[in-house]
Amino acid sequence: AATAKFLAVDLGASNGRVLLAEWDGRRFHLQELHRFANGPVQVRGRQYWNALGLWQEIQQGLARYAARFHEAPAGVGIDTWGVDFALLDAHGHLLGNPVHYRDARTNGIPEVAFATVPSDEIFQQTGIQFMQINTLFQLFSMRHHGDPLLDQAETLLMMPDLFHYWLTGERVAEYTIASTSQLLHAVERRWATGLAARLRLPTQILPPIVEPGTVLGSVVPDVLAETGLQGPVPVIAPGSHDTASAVAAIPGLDERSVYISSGTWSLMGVEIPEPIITPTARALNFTNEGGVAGTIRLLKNIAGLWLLQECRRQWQREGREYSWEELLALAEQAPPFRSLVDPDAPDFLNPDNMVEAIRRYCRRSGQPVPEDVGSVVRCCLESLALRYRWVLDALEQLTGRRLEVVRIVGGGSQNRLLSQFAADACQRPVVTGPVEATALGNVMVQAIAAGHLANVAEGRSAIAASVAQERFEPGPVAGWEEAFGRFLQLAEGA
Ligand code: LFR
Repeated sequence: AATAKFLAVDLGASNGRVLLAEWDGRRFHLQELHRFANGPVQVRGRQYWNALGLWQEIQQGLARYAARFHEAPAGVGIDTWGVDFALLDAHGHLLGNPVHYRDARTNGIPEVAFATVPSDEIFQQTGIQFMQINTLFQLFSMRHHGDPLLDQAETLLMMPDLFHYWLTGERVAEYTIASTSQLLHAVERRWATGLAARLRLPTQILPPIVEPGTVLGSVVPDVLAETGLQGPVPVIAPGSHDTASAVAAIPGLDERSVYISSGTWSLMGVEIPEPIITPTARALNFTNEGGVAGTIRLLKNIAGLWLLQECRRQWQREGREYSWEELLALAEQAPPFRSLVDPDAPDFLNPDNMVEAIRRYCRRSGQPVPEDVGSVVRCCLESLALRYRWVLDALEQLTGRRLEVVRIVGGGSQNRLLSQFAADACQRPVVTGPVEATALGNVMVQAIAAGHLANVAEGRSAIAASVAQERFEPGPVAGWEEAFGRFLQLAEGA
């Protein structure tokens, strides 16, 4: 069988990587070529992404490939987190710096937007859950605050589209990432221009939509020269929303499975053929994001390991460094089910001090206040597992399916304590892995486009053959049931 080398650029909210996947005709062999930190940069009260820094790191990763292999890769594809975007002028130059979705500019904005277009109508068209971070609300906040860039912009590019543009010179919107904007018509799969116009958002800035697996072009000469890559290098759009790539890569994902793509966020849901846009889906605030190969990702955003990442950062600031292993060991020693939080409460979207935000929440809801590190970590993990249980119940209600197994992928699937908690809280077996689901899904779609694999089903089997997975059986439910009762009351009272 033919062999091929694909490059995946995977940018997450807390780090980015350039990975090489070697396809040997049966399996993918993945190796990390370059890893770098990502995160917000705060300037005068606004939080941005360091777009140019990320671009440098992407080129650095490509240069590492070029230094080791003297042949052109069969494809390069980029995936990133959702909802964020860049605006370009008529010459294709960057207008301003992309703003981070956790920036406060969208505080209170959804309510203002709903006064113009009722939320039910927005959901009816887009099928997307309401989160203030969505592109729709970011753009509306620019309108609301009179940001001049909005009317100067010629083109809007979502983050992966921006980097694909810098690689190729082509300005398009890949379908899966476009769906995260809440400006895409879920059923017709085109921009919801009528909706945008009613919100006084420019519609001519929305570029043509392309499917995952589209060959966008090839790496431009400047970038070949800068990185030392031998051309021609095809740039192939993967499912360029990281979660779309992650879901594409889950072995054994069937009608009985629920997935959790676990990273900064936990994206928990099922794969379905058509969007579910019903009053119940609206009431439970579920989203219908675009997946690869015409699928829909019915899921919910859960504020996943973000809470712990931020606690860890807070302790670091206070001069206390903990590895993840240390944090989990401390949590294991802490007493169970003392204090619980709703991880999705607005308190935790972007507090200055996450540890204090958690304590404040516990105090306010009349629970013991977690003081030591282990108690705080245990509170986060148990609460997350209980939130998983809540979302599982809701998914069964929405789909009318019995969901028998929870499949956890992504960096967070290495958190064995959380995987066991998830099995216990959900009373379902949990299967973890691949850790690198996003990168594998990215290269798998490229490999399909390049003719090495027939379809996603074949790709998932190849991925199953390429990685190790682990299984966690549910333990005794007793303490979890009682805790779930308390969790439900909290989430309601929030
Ligand atoms: C995960 C993710 C989620 C999206 C969130 C914010 O990395 O892409 O799917 O809702 O980041 O963009």
